[in-house]
Amino acid sequence: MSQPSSATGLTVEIQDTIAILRLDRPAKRNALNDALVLALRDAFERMPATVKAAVVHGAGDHFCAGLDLSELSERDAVQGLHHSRMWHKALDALQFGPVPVIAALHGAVVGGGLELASAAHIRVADATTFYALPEGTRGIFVGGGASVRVPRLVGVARMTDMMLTGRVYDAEQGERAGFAQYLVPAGESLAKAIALAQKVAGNAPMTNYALTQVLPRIADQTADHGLLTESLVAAIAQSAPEAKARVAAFLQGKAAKVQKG
Ligand code: 1HE
Repeated sequence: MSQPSSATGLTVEIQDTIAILRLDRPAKRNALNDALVLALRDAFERMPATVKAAVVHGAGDHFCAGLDLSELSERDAVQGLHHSRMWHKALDALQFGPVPVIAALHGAVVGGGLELASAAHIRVADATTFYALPEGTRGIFVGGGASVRVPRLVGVARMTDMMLTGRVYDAEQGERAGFAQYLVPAGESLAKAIALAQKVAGNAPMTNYALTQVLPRIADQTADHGLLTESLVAAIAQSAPEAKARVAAFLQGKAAKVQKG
């Protein structure tokens, strides 16, 4: 099932258990205007129950050029506050939505584009990918969640440097720094992301739930509270019939062993 690109600039295609979301404003380098941010939110809030994992990627030569700067000058301070909160809601819908999300990156992953990518659960970059936070040099600040999510990927020091100096990380530097978990040759990030999504879609539902909903919250808790939360979720996960069946399959020699990459 494919919903063609519309005024929202988002194309959603469902391939069996995988939803493939394409930012579809290549002429504007997939800059995120309000319609596109809201369409992303809606797509995750209304994801069909048959979908078990999602991929987000961009049409054209770039993943995403960030906030649509042509909309910036039209807002006063209060509108700016609500606009930033709208982004937070949309990217929370992605991060804490019903399914694990894999971002397939290429070309520019900058500003709000990096904020979007950092809300995903896994990032796959190709060799053309580069990362930047040009907000610093544009005289503005991040507003789409980067101050919370980017330091969790690469640390406060790197984000501070990127914004103070306009530093751009290329694909290899970005992978080493922690922006992406996978680095593939040019043009291959979407295929790799779909392959990973298919794998993820086959996990026990409680495992995916724990990883998308619980793990990031444990990271926000004190160690003491985090350990208790971990025990509670471990107990729930291991009592699920799916978990019992998978463990039994391994013990009977019917499940794959762990093997080196
Ligand atoms: C845009 C945008 C945009 C391109 N808003 N229109 N983001 C930035 O500061 C990044 C700004 N963009 C760029 O640095 C470059 O466009 C790229 C490196 C991403 C791509 O370069 P290139 O040579 O492929 O494309 P281009 O020729 O620069 O742009 C093509 C068109 O897209 C052009 O419009 P045209 O009508 O002249 O064809 C550009 O104006 C347009 N375009 N990027 C609007 N971002 C929640 S807070 C988040 C805060 C931020 O994200 S701030 C960072 C914004």
